Amino acid sequence: MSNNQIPREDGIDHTLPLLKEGYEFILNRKRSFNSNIFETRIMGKKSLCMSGRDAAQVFYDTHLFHREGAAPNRLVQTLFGENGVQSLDGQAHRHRKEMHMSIMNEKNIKKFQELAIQYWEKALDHWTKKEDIVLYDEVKELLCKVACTWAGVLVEEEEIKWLTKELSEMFEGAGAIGPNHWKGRNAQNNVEKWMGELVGKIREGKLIPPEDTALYQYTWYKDLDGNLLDPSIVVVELLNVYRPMVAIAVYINFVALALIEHPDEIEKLKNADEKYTYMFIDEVRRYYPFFPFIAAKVKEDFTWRDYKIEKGTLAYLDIYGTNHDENLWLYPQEFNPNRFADQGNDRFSFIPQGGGEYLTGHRCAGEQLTIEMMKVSLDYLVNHMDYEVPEQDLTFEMNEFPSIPRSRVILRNVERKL
Ligand code: HEM
Ligand code: MYR
Repeated sequence: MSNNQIPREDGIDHTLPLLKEGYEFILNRKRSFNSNIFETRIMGKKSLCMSGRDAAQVFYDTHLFHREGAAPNRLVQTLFGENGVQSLDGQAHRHRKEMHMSIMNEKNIKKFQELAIQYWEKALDHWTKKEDIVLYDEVKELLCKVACTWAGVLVEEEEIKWLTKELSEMFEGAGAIGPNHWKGRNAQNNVEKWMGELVGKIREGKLIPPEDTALYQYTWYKDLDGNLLDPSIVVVELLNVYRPMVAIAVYINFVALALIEHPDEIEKLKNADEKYTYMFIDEVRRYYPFFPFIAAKVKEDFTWRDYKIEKGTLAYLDIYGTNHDENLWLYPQEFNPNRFADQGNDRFSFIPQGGGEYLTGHRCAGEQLTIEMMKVSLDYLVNHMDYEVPEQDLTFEMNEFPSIPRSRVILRNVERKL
């Protein structure tokens, strides 16, 4: 029998402090309670907040936690969509995740890298003709083009601008309050309709995308009973590929910011081997805030560290705080790629895109693509272009989900390096 009381924050609701403290909400309480687990109330619900390596390991134990009904509705309505892979458990999850992972093979990742290079080249030609560029906006459009070509859809130039805007509003609105949040919900409806028409045309045989694309594979994927997926599910899962691809722009903005904040890194990267390049990218993913926390529900009563954890409790795993945990990282608030030289990236302590396993767990299906896109972008920023960084507001807020540098990183007089 265990009778330890989980540290509990007094008060009716702590959503306001969450909105104020943002990414540091769980971290701050973890410090004051001196505990990797505590209870609070968020959005009117009793919420268990968990942080750190061991907590992440438990959180990803599928016997103890499940995802059904866990995600806040605001995320379902903007980011995830209804009945997507994020909300599935057990066999159903495994089967759907296999669909996502099946397109993340070596050949497709190589094709993705080649497309990334091709579109960076085109963009660079365009940027050299302009005085200033807003990197975030430019890169979102570049990524949308990569996503469309990679996924097998031919989209007109004008449509790309529309699609970039809609997909961006989805992830930019997920954690926003007020009008930006509603833009996100609206965008989800618009893009689902657009994608639905595309899937319809494929099913009717009016459009035949190449076989190794997400568009082809997902449209013709069969569920565990051998039936084609409902078109609404195909749409949700295709958007789970298109939308986050555009969201990689947030990380690329942070890559650029890291180079601006740490100019000595530029020289190191110019002469670096591949290992250091990946260390730098991992440090960007660890250091800067992006996905704040993930939700799950307790599947059955269990005891952890002498605490009784009750079935049905809503739990949040702290992504930002685990990546900044003093027990796991030396001087976590310092940007230092070298920390990855001797620290392997353990699958539960380094969790910018979730932890655990890809197939049996919910770890991000696009992690490798994200890293490869960041690598191509870093190579361009360091080795293929010269630019000035005019006076601008590069600060980013710890209470905006996702957080993006205020100026979106303006570059001036971009030129090709000779
Ligand atoms: C899941 C972050 C890019 C596809 C996740 C999760 C996080 C995450 C935190 C949840 C992990 C969990 O629930 O345990 C990110 C970040 C990205 C990114 C920060 C940077 C832009 C991508 C890309 C793709 C992608 C490029 C696809 C091409 C997915 C899918 C899932 C997922 C399908 C659901 C996995 C599941 O529930 O089993 N991502 N992701 N993500 N991500 Fe990403
Ligand atoms: C994706 O599009 O799936 C990948 C990146 C999206 C990041 C969006 C982060 C916002 C999360 C907001 C959580 C707010 C909870 C109240």
